[in-house]
Amino acid sequence: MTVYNDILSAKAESKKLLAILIDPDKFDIDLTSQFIDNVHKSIATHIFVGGSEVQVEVTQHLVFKLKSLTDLPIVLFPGDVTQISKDADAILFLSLISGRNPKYLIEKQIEAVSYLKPTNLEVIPTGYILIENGKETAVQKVTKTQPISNVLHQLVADTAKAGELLGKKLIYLEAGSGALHPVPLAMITAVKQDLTIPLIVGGGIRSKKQLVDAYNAGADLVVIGTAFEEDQDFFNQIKKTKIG
Ligand code: 1GP
Repeated sequence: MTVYNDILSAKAESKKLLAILIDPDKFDIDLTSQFIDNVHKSIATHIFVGGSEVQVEVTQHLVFKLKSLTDLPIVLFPGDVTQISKDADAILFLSLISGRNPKYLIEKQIEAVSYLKPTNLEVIPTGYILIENGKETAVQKVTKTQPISNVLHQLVADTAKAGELLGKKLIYLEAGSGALHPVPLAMITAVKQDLTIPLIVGGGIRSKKQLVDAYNAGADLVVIGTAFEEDQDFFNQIKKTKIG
């Protein structure tokens, strides 16, 4: 349980974590080495790999390449069972607890078991909560579930707590990739108040200020994907010397 224990230790020491999300479908694998050089110069602590509509075997190929280039933990954030790669370090074993679609609450997880058996992946049970962000996102389309309104802070806090009580080890508040509005800061704080497990926040975070605000509101780990896909210069904003 190395990846999870490291997240717990960071939380205990109030050390904030940053995951860079690579969506294999939108990523040019030929630029991996250059991308990883930038990652190493930044404050990123984790690499997440996953997407909503990734083709079979694309993830395997990418994870294998990443593994050869970095010692940062590579964590699968899968949109589907076909994105399970044995070469990663861990997998967020997601259950979409904001939705009411049995397929993403339990059926996909059952299907995943036979894919996980032959691997040594560290499996991290994660309660995944989709929050309304101003536009429809890929997760919403693929899972055919409604996000929770971004004004219903208590409902989201109770949903997160229910996840913890069910045994989830992480809660992930997701505004969705490319979200117009990130998860509201007051909502992050409301969720954090009752939660004892680490809190991940992602979706629509595109500036250093938004990153720092999410940390100050209570996020233990922030996930950023689109900002790097659209502008490699974003790495300059989060260079090691610039924060923390
Ligand atoms: C999406 O939370 C992640 O699942 C990251 O979102 O691509 O908007 O940074 P962005």
